[in-house]
Amino acid sequence: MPTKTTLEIFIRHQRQSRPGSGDYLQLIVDMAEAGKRVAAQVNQAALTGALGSSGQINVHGESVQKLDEAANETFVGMMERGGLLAGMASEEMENAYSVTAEGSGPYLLVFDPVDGSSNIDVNVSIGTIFSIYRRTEKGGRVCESEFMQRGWEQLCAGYITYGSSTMLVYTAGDGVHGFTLDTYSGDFILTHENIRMPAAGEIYSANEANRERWSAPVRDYIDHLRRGGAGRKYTGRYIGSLVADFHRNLLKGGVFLYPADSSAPQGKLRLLYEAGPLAFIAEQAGGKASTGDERILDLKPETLHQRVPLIIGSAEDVDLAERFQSTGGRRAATPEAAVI
Ligand code: FBP
Repeated sequence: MPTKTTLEIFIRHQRQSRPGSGDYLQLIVDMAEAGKRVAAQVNQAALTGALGSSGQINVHGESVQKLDEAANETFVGMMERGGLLAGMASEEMENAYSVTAEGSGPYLLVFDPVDGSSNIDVNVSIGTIFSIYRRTEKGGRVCESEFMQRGWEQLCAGYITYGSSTMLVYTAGDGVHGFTLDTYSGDFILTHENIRMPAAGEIYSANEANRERWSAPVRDYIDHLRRGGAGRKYTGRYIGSLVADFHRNLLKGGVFLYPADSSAPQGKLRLLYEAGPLAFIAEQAGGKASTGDERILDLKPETLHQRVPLIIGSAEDVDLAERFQSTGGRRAATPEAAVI
């Protein structure tokens, strides 16, 4: 491989090493191109008047930020050109979007155009999360049921972070690789090949303002980590952008939780285009992703915008969280409880 490996070269090698792996890998390159455009929209937002609310309310009852809308339009506009997609589903679109009447390509894209919307106006890292599935129908307009596929049926998944640098991280089922946007050449350059998530971390990420509404097992788990009960002293880090909190824990180890609580019994985050793609990446990097009871990748969505409790990160940290959940709290901390 040349010293500076661009995403295009890396993908070409990946396709050559996996004959017949299908052309869906080209969709990673297409997402990167659209991501470069969105990175510029993010960088320029304060200058172009693209900060703040658009005045619209989305299907989740949330105020749509101007950048949510602009990024959604950019991805839809650029991704439908490649001829590989039959349809798309996005956090910012109530229904599934059919690329053309006859349904051109064999693949489906699901994405969250701007994750971490509450951080857009305050110059804190935000991102885009996406994943690719194969169509389940032979042709014609896509229907919502084609998107109701389990996470382990994803062909590839990735995210783009718009932070101190712009990075693209993806998996196509053989490892997790990270690329940094070289703002001089305009290329995504391989900077993090075969990322492995540390088996256990020293960081937990959760919005502790929700603590009173959490279940006892979740509260006990966080207290256990804080008390050093897991044999390591944990510290809290919470950016409020899932993609940025996940990226830090992917590189440094740790666990992110957005559990169910008394006001959000299904949690806050969306299964199809937030939890699912990151769960595929986490597992490919040696980590885990759970609802607390179930493996995220085994869940079959029932609706496009279904929410799910999420515990994701280093394998040992997620295992421990599941033990607290399955034993109803405190008892999980004791070794004998561990064997349950
Ligand atoms: P969107 O910004 O895409 O709506 O995503 C949800 C999100 O912002 C996550 O990125 C983040 O982890 C979480 O919600 C923050 O929620 P809260 O403000 O309740 O802690």
